[in-house]
Amino acid sequence: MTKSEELFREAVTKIPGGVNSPVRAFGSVGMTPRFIASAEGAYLTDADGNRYLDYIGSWGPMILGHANPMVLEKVSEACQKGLSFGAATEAEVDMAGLICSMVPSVEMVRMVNSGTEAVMSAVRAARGYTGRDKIIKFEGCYHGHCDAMLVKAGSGVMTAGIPDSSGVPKGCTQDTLLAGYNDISGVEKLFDACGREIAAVIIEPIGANMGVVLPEKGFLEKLRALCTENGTVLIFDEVITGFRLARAGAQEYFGIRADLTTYGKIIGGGMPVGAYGGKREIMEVVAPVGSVYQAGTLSGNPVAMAAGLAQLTYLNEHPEVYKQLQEKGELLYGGMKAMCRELNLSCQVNAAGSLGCMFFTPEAVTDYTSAKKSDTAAFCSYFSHMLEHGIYIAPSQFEAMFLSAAHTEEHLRFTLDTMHKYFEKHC
Ligand code: HOZ
Repeated sequence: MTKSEELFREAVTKIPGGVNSPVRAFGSVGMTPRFIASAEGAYLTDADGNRYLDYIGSWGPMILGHANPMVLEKVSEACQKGLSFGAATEAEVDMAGLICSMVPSVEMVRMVNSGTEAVMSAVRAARGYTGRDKIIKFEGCYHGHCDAMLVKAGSGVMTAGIPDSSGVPKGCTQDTLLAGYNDISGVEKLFDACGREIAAVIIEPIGANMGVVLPEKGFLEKLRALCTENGTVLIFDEVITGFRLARAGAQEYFGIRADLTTYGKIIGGGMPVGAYGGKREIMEVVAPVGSVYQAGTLSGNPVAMAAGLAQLTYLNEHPEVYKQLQEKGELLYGGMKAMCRELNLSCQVNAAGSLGCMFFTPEAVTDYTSAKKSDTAAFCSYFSHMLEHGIYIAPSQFEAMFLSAAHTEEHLRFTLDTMHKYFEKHC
């Protein structure tokens, strides 16, 4: 028995499903999860000493690669000064200033501890600001595990086939209106029916929790226009795209400004951090300035701020990283697309910048319904081949691949070769 198997056997007796977040249980691929002992650069090492080329990057934040020495140094300096104060610090002011300077739509920002918390708080701020209750969310978008968002959600709930989680009282989701991703006429209908009651539209500007699904040309622009016409707050959930797709995230990539933006792990450089920010007049509804309450002892934690500031400062000062990530994405995902054509695979590759994924379906994947048509048994077989050959991709069809500055051309070519060998046998 491997050490990972031993640990998993023990874990399931003490932790639900043996894990602290469902997707990592490897349930949908029918394998034992690898217990990770350490990580460096583009590699993970498991408890048995196996090394994997990692395409998860802690689900996004490791833009500079794992255990980046510059980030580690800032973290250990901060640790020496104390782990948590529950009081204001200079690092929080620096972090707020940096985020506001990098993202033009963010005039004020509040730090929290996770993407879930950021979304929950941004929605509350939007409701407080507009005095309205309803929100629109899109099928297959995942905005964390807060009650109001667990309606046809992506990520783990899509993987587990429980898109509408139990334990959520009906009252918590009665004001959550659903629209199809890329279905602007569906959104128009909702606005026609109750536009003046809609506090916010929340969207992942690139769907990255139902696999990767791109917004069709004009879709985000039309959403922006509908929100402006109706006095509705447009919230971009940039937990995955923020500071990754471009310096100012998807907003820069697509040239659209959100009213509020939510961030997660990326701004903590891997530490548990989230934030929400946007227009000053909206953010000033938040206590202690306004009457929308939101708080947290660990919010703006000094060690987390040190890690986040180190990575974001580097990205801010080295815009070439974004160009390199784009080029690496073109090499890897472009290579995957070429392989699909060459081998005539019934597969789709969706990608933007450093994010991408492969779906096992002959039809274009543009929304939740088409993403669900992917043959998940075929995904499982592909996943296990990749893992056996030392390549660690997300253990679910409905997640993204993440590239980092630590991935080299050699890594990407090895990955393409490994995929090619698999598909030559299986197509
Ligand atoms: N829901 C996360 C991916 N979108 C997975 C979180 C985790 O297992 O760490």
